[in-house]
Amino acid sequence: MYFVQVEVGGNTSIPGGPVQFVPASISAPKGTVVTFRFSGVIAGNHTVTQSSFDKPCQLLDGGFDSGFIYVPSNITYGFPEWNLTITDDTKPIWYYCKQLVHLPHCTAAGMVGFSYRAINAPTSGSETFAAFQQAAKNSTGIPGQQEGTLKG
Ligand SMILES: [Cu+2]
Repeated sequence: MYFVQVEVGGNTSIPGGPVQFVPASISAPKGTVVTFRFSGVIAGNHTVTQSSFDKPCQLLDGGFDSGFIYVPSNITYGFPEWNLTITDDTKPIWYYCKQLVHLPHCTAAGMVGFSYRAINAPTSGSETFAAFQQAAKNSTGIPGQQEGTLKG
């Protein structure tokens, strides 16, 4: 069994800033447990929500959704975690954050990520992380959700 950790929410001192998944693309064959650790700028409130390549900022029908996971402003350890076990690795798994406070994380900041079964995620062709993130930023008219507050 493999384990992969993704930090949810970055910070202002790294490329991509405080509203992103780090790393944004992972290799996770079937059986992998992906631990999303909500360790970015606090207070934080993000989600890990499955979408599709074609609609990067919309919940995929029947897709997974962590729901909003709030990170209090006063903690320095014990950050909340949410685990996702990869049960089907035959296609890439695309996901995003549906938070709209204080900016739409998906459309404005491109807070998206994906999981690919191969050791190396594709860096060319049509379905790359870069193409997915650009499609997210190009999305308009997304209903989205808004919950809580977010620093940063
Ligand atoms: Cu977010």
